[in-house]
Amino acid sequence: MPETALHVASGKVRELFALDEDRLLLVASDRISVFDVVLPTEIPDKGRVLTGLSGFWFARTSEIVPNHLLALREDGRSTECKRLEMLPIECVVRGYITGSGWKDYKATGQVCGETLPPDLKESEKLPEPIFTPTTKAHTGHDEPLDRGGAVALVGEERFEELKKASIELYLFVSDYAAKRGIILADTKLEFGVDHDGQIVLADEIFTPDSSRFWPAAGFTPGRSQPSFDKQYVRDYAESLGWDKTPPGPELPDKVVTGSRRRYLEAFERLTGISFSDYAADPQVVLK
Ligand code: Q0N
Repeated sequence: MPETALHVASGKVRELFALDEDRLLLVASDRISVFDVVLPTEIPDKGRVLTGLSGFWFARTSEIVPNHLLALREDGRSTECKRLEMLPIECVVRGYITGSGWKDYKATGQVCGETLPPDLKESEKLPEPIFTPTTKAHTGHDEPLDRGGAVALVGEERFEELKKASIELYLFVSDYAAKRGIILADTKLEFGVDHDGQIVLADEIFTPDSSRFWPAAGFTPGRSQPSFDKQYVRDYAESLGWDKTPPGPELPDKVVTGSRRRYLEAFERLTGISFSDYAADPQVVLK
């Protein structure tokens, strides 16, 4: 895709190219993965929505922790970033008890070794956000780490630094989102280390692919909550009786349009910027 860049890595829906010794290009595609399977049908503009949202948050959180953003390219889906030495844990913060955290809590009363109050309901708000890091699986699923497991991977000092930064970032973005009628249930962050040994926030941040956003209207603890944007696609895939193994189903136009509309709505509600303004000039999210 970029003119003169070496491909360095591929994720399910994003790719990474080397620009030079110190810089990478992170390119977000319009592919969508559901239940960990990439579908054959794309969601137009999804890559631009996720890139724009990440850029928006990087610009607004750089005083909490430095980040890898150098520039957004004109195409709106490509981020030039600092090349880092990535740390080997995923930094998950949960403000609500849902997903795999809910499963583990129901089974053990704990999540990643953190003991939680008894009798929480599914999707309930936690008394305070918790840091629940996981491994970075190369194949298969990320596994929860307790404090000792995470410390073994990054060291004690680094662990405390990552935990503090992750929770501060979660609190900042969840307050911001709450003012716009959106609950940030949980999020996954990735950090690297720069030449000077400082932690730097990387990857994409606070997007629908890395976070659970719920509309605050209609929030009801005691059941799972509809996610902001992938829900049409998940519901459709399940309604087919698909067994969640590859290949995933093709999506009808109605489902593509519905999903796209929700991605754009998430972008516009969170940023207060119209998506067409972003498409015309991606720099608008950095102001
Ligand atoms: C890096 N990943 C994980 C894209 C996403 N700034 C950086 N410096 C060095 N390495 C990385 C970054 C970033 N961001 C992040 N892998 C390498 C996810 N990738 C997988 C491939 O597609």
